[in-house]
Amino acid sequence: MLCKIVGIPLQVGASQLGCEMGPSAIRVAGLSDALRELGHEVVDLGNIAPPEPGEQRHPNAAVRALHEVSGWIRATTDAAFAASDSGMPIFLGGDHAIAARTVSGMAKRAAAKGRPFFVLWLDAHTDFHTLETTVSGNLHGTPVAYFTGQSGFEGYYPDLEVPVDPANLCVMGIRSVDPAERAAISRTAATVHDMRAIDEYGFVSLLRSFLERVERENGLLHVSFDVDFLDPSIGPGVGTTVPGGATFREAHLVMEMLHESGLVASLDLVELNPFLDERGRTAQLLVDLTASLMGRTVLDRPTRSY
Ligand code: DIR
Ligand code: MN
Ligand code: MN
Ligand code: MN
Repeated sequence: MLCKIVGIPLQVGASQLGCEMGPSAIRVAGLSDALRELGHEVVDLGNIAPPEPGEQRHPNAAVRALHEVSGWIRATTDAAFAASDSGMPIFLGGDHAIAARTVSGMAKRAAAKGRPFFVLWLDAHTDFHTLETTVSGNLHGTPVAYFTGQSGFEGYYPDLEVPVDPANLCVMGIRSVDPAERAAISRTAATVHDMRAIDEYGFVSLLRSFLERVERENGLLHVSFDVDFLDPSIGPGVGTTVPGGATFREAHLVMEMLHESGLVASLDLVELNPFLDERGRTAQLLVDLTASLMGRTVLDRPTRSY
């Protein structure tokens, strides 16, 4: 597989600065070598250039860094669409606002191929705020609402060419949802598995039914991995830790199942904040999890176990 690495060092969508160092830390932790060891070809396309400085206001006074975030989002779409012409793009965040456009760039790619498009969102949060509902004003809380075509982004974020059908969205790992997001996402057909559901049914059965559907419909799957999906004890390098996240073994299992499915077309690794990390251990874990997603196993296994 040809892996294309694209860095998107946006940080002002999060309240804690430092995600701009995320792409560097993941590179330093050895992402390219880990992929090459698995037999993949790797091209590092470098980082997307920052947008022009400027300012834009929103009636919701809480909204922060709107011009800068929307500038990065604009720059990202074309890069995501271009990188996905062949091989598998791996987008290194940057905070999760970048997924507004990695996802919509991939949605555009799926539409160009005439394939249905699916998103697996691995996160402690649903990121389903609009510019009107965000309370913190941190725009990394908005990408899912944007790319599923919720209203309230017009004139601020770029026009959405191909919205993602919320019915094709599966969100896992959830344990922190604001009231407005909860109300809005429950009005959609999105599948949302909070940690209670995962405790009760396990990642395997919940993920399996989603992957079976993607396969049945010959879909293209994008995986968006927020570091805070992980339990803080194994992934401290993120500004929005929430207790009760995926364990080391659960996270690897999810990635291994994704590999075995053969369905993953693109990946975001986002919200890594090296300034908050402990000697690079979260960056290293992201590399190891990506290796699991790309075929690393402890022992040989049959190609399909789900
Ligand atoms: C919270 C936290 N819902 C907010 N969101 C995110 O600030 O809107 N944290 N994405 O990582
Ligand atoms: Mn997120
Ligand atoms: Mn999160
Ligand atoms: Mn976040």
